[in-house]
Amino acid sequence: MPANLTPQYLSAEERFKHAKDDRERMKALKEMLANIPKHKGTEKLQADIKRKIARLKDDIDVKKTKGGHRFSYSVEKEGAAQIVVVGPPNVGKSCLVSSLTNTHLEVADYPFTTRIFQPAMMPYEDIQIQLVDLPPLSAEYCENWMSSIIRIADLMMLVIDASREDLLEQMETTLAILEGFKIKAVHANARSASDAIAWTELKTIVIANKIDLPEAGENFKILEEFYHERFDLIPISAQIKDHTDELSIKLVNLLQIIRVYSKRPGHDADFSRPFTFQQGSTLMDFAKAVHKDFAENLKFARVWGTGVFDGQRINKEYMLQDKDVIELHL
Ligand SMILES: Nc1nc2c(ncn2[C@@H]2O[C@H](COP(=O)(O)OP(=O)(O)OP(=O)(O)O)[C@@H](O)[C@H]2O)c(=O)[nH]1
Ligand SMILES: [Mg+2]
Repeated sequence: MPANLTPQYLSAEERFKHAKDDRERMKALKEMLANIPKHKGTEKLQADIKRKIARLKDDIDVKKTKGGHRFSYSVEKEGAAQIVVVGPPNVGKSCLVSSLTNTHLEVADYPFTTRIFQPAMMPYEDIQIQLVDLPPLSAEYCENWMSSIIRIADLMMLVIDASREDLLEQMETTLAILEGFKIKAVHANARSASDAIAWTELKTIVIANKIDLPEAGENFKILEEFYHERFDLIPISAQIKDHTDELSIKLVNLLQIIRVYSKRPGHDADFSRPFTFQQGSTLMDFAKAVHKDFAENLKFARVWGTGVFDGQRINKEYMLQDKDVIELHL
């Protein structure tokens, strides 16, 4: 959390937390956005507020169209990050999630096999990433509740079937449906989100699946020609698990997850369960994650890691590094 938030911002945040209804929540969020100091240190927080505004707007719209009846799904986030898996029908989304998570999901050779979201955990070293398999996005039939799940993910895998000749059309249709949800798929290496409140920019990689089938290699070249600048394009076969290990590594790298291990003074570090953070998080984020007493009463901390002396004292603004061991002192 950046230290220089204004009193106006903090008061709006308090009102947001205690808001009784959507209207109050929206008003408070807009005030938070108007009063947040605009600089690099608050980019993450600004993007987070914009996402909340967009999501709340969606909820309000849905309630209006349903005559006040709430119709919205959400997947409880678990693990170090959440990746949504989207794409046209029958391209192998569920097969991919099964392969990456070693879970059994329903896979079948006809469209609309998947009817509801299905979360599953992908293990990677000592962390887990949550993948969310979804029903297909198609021009004929598309489930609106999916937009609220997709927009809050940390990353999107847009899966297409490379064995089919229409793979450019698969891309266009999927991107158009997402745009209808006010979600813009952007390159996974893109910097932070844009300023548009109503839009969510979601980091995306494109998975060209079924690369084991004839024609898929040639089709992939066409995809590259049209989309190589806009997205990372990954050819794989979910079914025969070709290149799926490389894909897991790629996903974890793109998510820029930082692991931190806690250490109590006078004890060894606890390597059994890392705390995980996004890049750019600070010592205060770690203190808050351990316990609110640490966040409120932290005197100092020591770190063991790379680029520091063993046990070096660090201040609250210290940027967490992957595999840091940190000892908090009250
Ligand atoms: N040859 C080949 N077939 C695959 C591959 N991945 C999936 N399939 C097959 O493609 C069909 C559809 O797979 P699913 O995983 O059900 O596809 P889906 O995208 O989840 O489909 P919906 O849930 O209907 O949207 C199944 O018959 C799979 O066996 C692959 O890499 N290679
Ligand atoms: Mg499926």
